[in-house]
Amino acid sequence: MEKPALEFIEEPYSQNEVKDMMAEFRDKGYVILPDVLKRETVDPFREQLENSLINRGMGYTIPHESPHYIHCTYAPRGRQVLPDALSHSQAKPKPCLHTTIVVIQKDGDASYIPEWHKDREPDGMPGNDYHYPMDVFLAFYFEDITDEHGPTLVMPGSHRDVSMTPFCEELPVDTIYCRKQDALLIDQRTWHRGTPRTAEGTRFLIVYGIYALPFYYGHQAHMPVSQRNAWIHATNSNDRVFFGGPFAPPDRQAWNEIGKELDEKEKSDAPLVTYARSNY
Ligand SMILES: O=C(O)CCC(=O)C(=O)O
Ligand SMILES: [Fe+2]
Repeated sequence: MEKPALEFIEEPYSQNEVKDMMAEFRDKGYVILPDVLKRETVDPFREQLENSLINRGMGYTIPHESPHYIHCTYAPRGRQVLPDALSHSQAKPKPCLHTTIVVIQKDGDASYIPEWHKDREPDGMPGNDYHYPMDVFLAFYFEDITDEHGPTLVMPGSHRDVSMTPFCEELPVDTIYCRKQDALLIDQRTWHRGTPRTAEGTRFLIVYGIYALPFYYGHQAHMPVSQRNAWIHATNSNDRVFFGGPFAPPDRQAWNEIGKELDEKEKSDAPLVTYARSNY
């Protein structure tokens, strides 16, 4: 499979930049992260996306087995801000990708562009106090967005005030003008919508849902062998999730790949990324 052409800005944001961006994020329910991608590599990547478009009968997407599908999640600046966006705690959570949404408008067909919605309900917020989101969306557009490119619209502040809705016409609405190298970080409790693209060409939006895996004062999550067995032998999906987390357990292809990786790394002494099992 073709290697993704997209490259990232490696230099982290300064502490002050992160502080300011997070203050804006908490205040408005979204923030634009500038210069996450190397601008000159975005067009070639976009062309790769264009060439990999498929329609499985439910609108266009790109194949989920393609590395392009999750490539942007490797961008260091995107990763850098996530722990602060998800938690005030000194013991920062580990961000964990739980969903990917590919929104595509091709050939002028805007039927998949969402109307006003919240992706999450208020998550235990009785008033307009600030509560950290249980997950956030990190989104990429791969173009300089103008009014003709189908910008996302956001109602700032609506993530912490349930009385704010897009049906109150006097309330402010922000238009998200990301540049092609930027990313949008949005609190999913914020009201937002897509708009149809009127310019020629395809509207791409790839959105990553990321939640906070809490950091319980240990450097790893422990799965003793008894828990592993409970996970493997679970007879219902509640137990599968309880013992093993939210994802489907590895399928046969994954076992084969992991087996191959273990064999090769044992031979070559390469670092093996795995979790130790608890001994206590
Ligand atoms: O199309 C957009 O601009 C927004 C997409 C969105 O909100 C979603 O996929 O949940
Ligand atoms: Fe959404």
